[in-house]
Amino acid sequence: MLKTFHSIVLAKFAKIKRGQKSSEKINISQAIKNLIKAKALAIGFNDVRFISTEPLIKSEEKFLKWRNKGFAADMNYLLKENPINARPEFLLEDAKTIIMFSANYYSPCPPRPSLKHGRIAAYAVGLDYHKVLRNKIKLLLEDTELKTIFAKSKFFTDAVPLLEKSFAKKAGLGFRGKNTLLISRETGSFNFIAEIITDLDLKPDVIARSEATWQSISSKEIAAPSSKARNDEPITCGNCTRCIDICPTNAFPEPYQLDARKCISYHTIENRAEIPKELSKNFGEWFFGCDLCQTICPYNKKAEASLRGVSHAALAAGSDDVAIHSFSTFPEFRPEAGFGHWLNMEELVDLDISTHKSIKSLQASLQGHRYIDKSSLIEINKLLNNSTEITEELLDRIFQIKFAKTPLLRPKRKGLIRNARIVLGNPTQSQQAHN
Ligand code: B12
Ligand code: SF4
Ligand code: SF4
Repeated sequence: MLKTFHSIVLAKFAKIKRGQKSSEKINISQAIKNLIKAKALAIGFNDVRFISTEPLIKSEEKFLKWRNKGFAADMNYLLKENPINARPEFLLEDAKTIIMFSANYYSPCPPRPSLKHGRIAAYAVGLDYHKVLRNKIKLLLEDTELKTIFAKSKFFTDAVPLLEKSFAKKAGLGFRGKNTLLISRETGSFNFIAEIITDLDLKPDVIARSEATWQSISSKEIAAPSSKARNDEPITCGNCTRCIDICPTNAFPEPYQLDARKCISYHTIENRAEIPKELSKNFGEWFFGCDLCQTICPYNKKAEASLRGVSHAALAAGSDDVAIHSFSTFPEFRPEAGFGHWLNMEELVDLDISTHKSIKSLQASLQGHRYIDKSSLIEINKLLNNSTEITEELLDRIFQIKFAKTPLLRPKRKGLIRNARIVLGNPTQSQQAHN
C-alpha cells in the first residue's frame, strides 16, 4: 500500500521535473520530503531538514571579518580568495535545495587508564566520519525508490568550505552556541552535520528567522538553559558562559567566535608545525582534538541525562542493547569501532625514528600495541619481515596500517608523535571534565 503511494508520488514528481505544471506540486514536494526523511531516519540519521540554496550573505560577512582577524590560522581551505563558504550554488549548478542531516556521535568517556594515556575527542573515537557518512548517504542516493529523483546531487560533510553550521542553523537543526557549535535542544552538540545539495526543487522546511533576528534573539539573553523550554521557544545560551570559562587556552576572544590559533583542536589536528610551549602546556590530557567546551555545556549534560534515562528504563524492561544504541546512532562511531577515548602515548613514541635501533626491537614493541583490526598486525609483521632497516617511509607505512579508516591519520605520523610527547610532558594534570 505504502509502496504504491510512493510510486505514484515519484511518477508525479518525475512529471514536474520534466517541466509539466501541476497544482499538486507543493503536496508532492511534501510527500517526497517525507519519503526522504523517513528513509534517512531509518538508516540512522538523527534529524533531516530541507532548505533552499539561497546564499547566507550575513554569515559570509561575519566569516570574512573573522578571517581578517587571523582567526583561521593557516587552514588553507578557509583562506581561498573567492570563498564559496556561504554560496552552495558554486558547488552544484542549478542547485535548488540543501538537505541537511545530523548524526549523533556521543559516547561517554571512561576514566583515564594511566597518565601515559592521551585522550581522543569524542568525534574520533570510532571510524572516520567522512567515509562512514558518505556510505550512509550512498544508501539513500541508491535507494531503489529515490535514485530516480536524485539525478543531480552532491554529498558533503566537512569536505568543502561551506558554512555547515550556518546552513544547519537555518534549516532548524539547532541553534548556535557561544562555543560556535550547532546545538540541538534534544541531542546537544555532539552531532556531525552533513548535506546533500541537489537540483530538486523542494519546499523549504522552515521559513528560518533571518540571521539578523537570530543575533537579536541571542543578545536578548532569553533564559539560561532550562529543561522547561517548549518547542516554540527560541533557544539560546542565555547568560551561560561555561564553555568560554573552561577553555584552557582562552580560544574564545568573544562569544560565538573562536580563534583557531589558540584552540587545542586546531593544533592537535590541523597544525603541521611546532606548537608553542605556552599553549601546549595547557593541553592536559588532550592528544587528538578537544571536547571541553562541549562536555561542560548544559545542553549536552541534559541530552546525556535523557539518553541515560531511556537506557535505564529500557534496561529495566530487559533490553541490554539500548545503553549502547542510545548514544551513538551509527555503530561505526562507537569507541569499540576505533581506538576509543584513550590511547597509550608510548604506541606513538614507538613510531619515532629515534626510539628503536633495530627492526627486532621495533617489532617486539609493536606486538603489544592496540589495533582495531587483527589483520593490521599481520600486515605490519609482513612488512617488517621484509625490511632490513628502520626508515621514515617504513614507519609511515606502519602508521597508515595501524590508523587506517580512523580520523587519527589526519595529522600524520609526525603530528601525532608531537602530540603524544606533549601529553607525556603534561603528566600531572588530572582528567578534565571526563564525561
Ligand atoms: C575549520 C573547522 C574547525 C576549526 C575552526 C572551528 C571554528 N569554530 O571555526 C577547528 C580546527 C578549531 C575546529 C574544531 C572543532 N571542530 Co570543526 N570544523 C571546521 C569546518 C571545516 C569549518 C568551520 C568554519 O567555517 N569556520 C569558520 C567560522 C568563521 O565559521 P563559524 O563558526 O560558522 O562562524 C560563525 C560565527 O563565528 C559567527 N560569528 C562571527 N563573528 C560573530 C560575531 C557575533 C557578534 C556573533 C553573534 C556571531 C559571529 O558567524 C560566523 C558565520 O556564520 C567545519 C565544517 C564545515 N565545512 O563547516 C567543521 C565543524 C565545524 N567542526 C566540527 C567539530 C565536531 C569540531 C570539534 C568539536 C572537533 C573536536 N572535538 O576537536 C572542534 C570544536 C571546536 C569549536 N568550539 O568550534 C563539526 C561541528 C558540528 C556541530 N555540531 O556544530 C563541523 C561542522 C564538521 C561537521 N561536518 O560535522 N573545526
Ligand atoms: S575545543 Fe578545547 S581548546 Fe578549542 S575552544 Fe573548545 S575548549 Fe577551547
Ligand atoms: S556552555 Fe553555555 S554558553 Fe556555552 S554553548 Fe553551552 S549553553 Fe551556550
